[in-house]
Amino acid sequence: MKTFHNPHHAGHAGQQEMFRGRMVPCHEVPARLDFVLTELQRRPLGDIAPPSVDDTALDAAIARVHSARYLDFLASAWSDWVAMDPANAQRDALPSVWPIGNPHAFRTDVLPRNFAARLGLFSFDSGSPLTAGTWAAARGGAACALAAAHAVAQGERSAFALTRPPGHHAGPDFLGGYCFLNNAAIAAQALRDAGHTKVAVLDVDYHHGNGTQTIFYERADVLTVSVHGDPATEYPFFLGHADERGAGAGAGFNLNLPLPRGTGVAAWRAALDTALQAVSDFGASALVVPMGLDTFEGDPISGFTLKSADYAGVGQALASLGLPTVFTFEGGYAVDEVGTNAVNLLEGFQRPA
Ligand code: Q9C
Ligand code: ZN
Repeated sequence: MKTFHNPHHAGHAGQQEMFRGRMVPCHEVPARLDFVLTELQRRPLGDIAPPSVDDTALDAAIARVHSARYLDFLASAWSDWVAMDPANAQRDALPSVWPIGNPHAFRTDVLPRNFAARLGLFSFDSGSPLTAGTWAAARGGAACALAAAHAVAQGERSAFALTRPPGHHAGPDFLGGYCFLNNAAIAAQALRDAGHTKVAVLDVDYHHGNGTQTIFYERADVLTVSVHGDPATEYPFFLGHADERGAGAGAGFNLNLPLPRGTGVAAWRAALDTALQAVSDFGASALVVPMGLDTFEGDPISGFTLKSADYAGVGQALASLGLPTVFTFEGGYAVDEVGTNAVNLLEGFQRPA
């Protein structure tokens, strides 16, 4: 398995996120990736390299899943933020005002000239700080996803986009859930564009992959499946219910498998089996796995109870599909264990028992 790691990731380093009325230290920290990289060097699964992709090809791949208006916003967000007030150079940008989703309440078609308003227009939470290095880090991550997709399209059995910030909560024109560019969606679309006619995305992060679902919701060529904490009680709250099955041409091509907080490995693995069956029935020729390790029992912001040793079995189960597979690194906030858990899963995939 080839790993493409993002050399720009540490430039994205938020200070604090808003949580229930107060500011708390960010959970999504640079050390997360460093622990995975260190463990991959200790238990090698294949080459580890930064991605080398052409700038123009990268911009085109990103633009396949995100709107031009959103990408323009992101590219100049930091300089616009600092232009509001030079003192902002020392502060993360976080939104504080949003157009709520009633079409007769607020307009989303008129781009505000005020940066704070634009930030709210393109965000769905106040837990995703935008910092000086966010755009370079997110773009570097998209390059990892694209390189991983290309490697798999050219015949590699699997490839790993080891990057942060994560991506699966980012939609066509919004950021949130610590995510800015949807790396899994970029990989899935790149696989489509490389000739795979049916691509499946199987999201195993604790949180529903709302951004990916939204991006492909009306499409029949990309099946999106997500196993996650029930949005009735778990983030992202406003999407991820079982009755969301896709729309238009995409009707029947989205599957959500929400599970209650407290779910352990047996029930989680049963849901994974359902997800695997759906991918198999769909007849995909390539797979993308947004790999969150926040299903771990020690995760500070999540509620499932998988143990480190369980992840090898998860990898083996994913390998049973026999599909060329791209993994993207998503959540997982038990920092000391995230490297072990990630490599357990990837090793289980690569070396089935
Ligand atoms: N302050 C991913 O795992 N915040 N995103 C929860 C904690 C949002 C998680 C409250 C969690 C987002 C990629
Ligand atoms: Zn998550």
